[in-house]
Amino acid sequence: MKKFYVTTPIYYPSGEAHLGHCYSTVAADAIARFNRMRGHDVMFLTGTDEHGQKIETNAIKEGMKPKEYVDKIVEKFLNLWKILGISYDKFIRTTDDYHVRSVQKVFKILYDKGEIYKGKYEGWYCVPCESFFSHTRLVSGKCPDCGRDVKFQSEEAYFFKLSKYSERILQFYRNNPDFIEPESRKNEMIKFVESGLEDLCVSRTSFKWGVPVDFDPDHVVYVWIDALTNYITALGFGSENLVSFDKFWPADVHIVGKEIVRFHAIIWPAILMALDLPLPKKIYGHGWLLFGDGNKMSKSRGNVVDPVVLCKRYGTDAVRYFLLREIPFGADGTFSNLSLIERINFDLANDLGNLLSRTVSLAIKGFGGSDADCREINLAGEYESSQEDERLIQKAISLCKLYENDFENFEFSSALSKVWSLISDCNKYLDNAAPWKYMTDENEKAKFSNVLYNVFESLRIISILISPVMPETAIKIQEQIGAKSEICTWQNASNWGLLAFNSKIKKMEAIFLRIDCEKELDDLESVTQKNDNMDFISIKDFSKIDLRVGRVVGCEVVKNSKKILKLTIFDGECDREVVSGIAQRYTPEELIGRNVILVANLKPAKLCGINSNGMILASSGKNVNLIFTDLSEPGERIS
Ligand code: ME8
Repeated sequence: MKKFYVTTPIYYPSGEAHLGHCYSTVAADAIARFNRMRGHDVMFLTGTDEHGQKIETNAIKEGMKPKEYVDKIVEKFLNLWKILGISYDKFIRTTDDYHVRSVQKVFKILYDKGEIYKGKYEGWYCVPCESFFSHTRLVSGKCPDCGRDVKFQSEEAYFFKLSKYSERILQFYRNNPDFIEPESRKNEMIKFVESGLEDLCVSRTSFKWGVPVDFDPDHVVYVWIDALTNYITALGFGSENLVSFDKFWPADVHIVGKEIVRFHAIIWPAILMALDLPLPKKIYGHGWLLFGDGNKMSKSRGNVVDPVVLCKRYGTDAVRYFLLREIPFGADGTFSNLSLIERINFDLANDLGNLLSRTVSLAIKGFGGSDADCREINLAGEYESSQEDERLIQKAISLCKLYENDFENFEFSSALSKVWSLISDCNKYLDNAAPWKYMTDENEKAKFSNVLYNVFESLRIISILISPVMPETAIKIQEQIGAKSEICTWQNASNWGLLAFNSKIKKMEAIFLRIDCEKELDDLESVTQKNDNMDFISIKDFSKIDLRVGRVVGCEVVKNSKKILKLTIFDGECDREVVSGIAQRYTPEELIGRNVILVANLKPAKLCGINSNGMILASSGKNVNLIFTDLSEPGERIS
């Protein structure tokens, strides 16, 4: 049996996992499922990279010990992977004892071989990026990557002799042209290595939260040796039991984001060369999910879309599908709520969901009774295939090979679009054949059965092909069309005619529901965008806002508008008109006589043809709730 070893990066548990982390992990999961389905012996590794100064600092801020701090966040990662159906075989934490011991061993081996030596590290250090920079690399005295303050540090440190590997690495690239993908990243790496490599600092004395160098305990192993070696320590390297290591190493592919390709394609091969170990077969550097304004979605910029919220609202498979379909894997792409909802509505609810539900309904109606929700149908019948039938069948059985080819090249979006092309053909086929016109005609039973059978068989094949990406949906389709698991194997994805004629067809709830886009977008804005990078304002800024108690003395619904109320508000000195979009929440009668908070110095604006002089405050969650201050007097300042 062929083995297949796939990994994700190990993530920093320095904040909550976000959709960017899900992107790599869902891709690796789909690759693992795809290979398992093809009968390979798969090892799928993911985990967390728990050491380093940033985590130490974050823990201190929270008043916790680093281990306590990471334990709390790792639990959230694990929960997210459960929600997303991530089928990892092993989850490694760099704080795991076995990993710590193995890292120490690796460090010692490299030291004993003369690959690591002691020197002095000086430079400008950026804590959030955990990186040193020479003076010339700073931008206006700040970190060139994140723009934050840096501090000068000088410390004794161990260095790995990376510089001596330049030529060997370039030679390896030449001998293994597929080692780095996509091609553009390979070219970047070649340029980088050609420009000359410097020895790499691999220990620190300035913080304690790391794997101690056992023969020099003032030092902790610096992040990249600790982190990169996870791919082999997880298999037992550095411990007694090397069974998994012998079986699975070298990795078939390390899936990583493009910003860490350099570590995986240069430092990691050099470490492995120094250890005399084989190199991984491939480093795939995927693109970034960008968020609205073109920024990378990452913890430090605060642009975070909460994946748990998305999965709860739309279901795991919709999110998984979106991540792999929307953006070609190697490229950057923008996440937007709108594009997610459109994918759900068009691809999932309309194209796939509707194909399934209308075919199942037709079968049940055609074979007896409109209200039955589980029925044995009989699709047997003598019927000569038409050209349209043949075209559909040929497309369905040839899809598997094309899909496999795309998937092997990590072209998930292309693989899925081919499946959706078959789905679209099935819908057209059904429209043209119009079986509802003759479903009750006994003389046309064979024709009717034939049309339905062809769509059901296509759906069986579709369900197999989508299963690495949408495992739950695949099962739901198979249940509804009565396809037993033995005919839903990879091998059977290119075989036609396996569905039993007397299948048990089951009407179940729709696999995907259409979403009211406008309403959903309004709701989503408020729940998915967390901004943990608050922009603070000074008390002086705040005091510029004239907040006062105002009493509602008049109120009416604006003509031709369902949402808008026109309020007359006494602000302690005079009456003023204010327009507010709260008509669906409050009636005028509920408001007259109540005290609200008024932003009295807001620039007047014309809304719905009415001059609005101010704004009233409300909380805007699921419901809009005005803030009432009935115990105060009109005109009182709020501060
Ligand atoms: O770099 N779009 O951990 P990390 C796509 N611990 N993918 C994204 C993304 C985005 N906007 N944001 C993050 C580390 N990712 C190291 C790795 S490996 C030995 C050590 C994904 O928590 C992407 O895979 O910063 C990226 O490489 C990884 O998360 C970075 O995770």
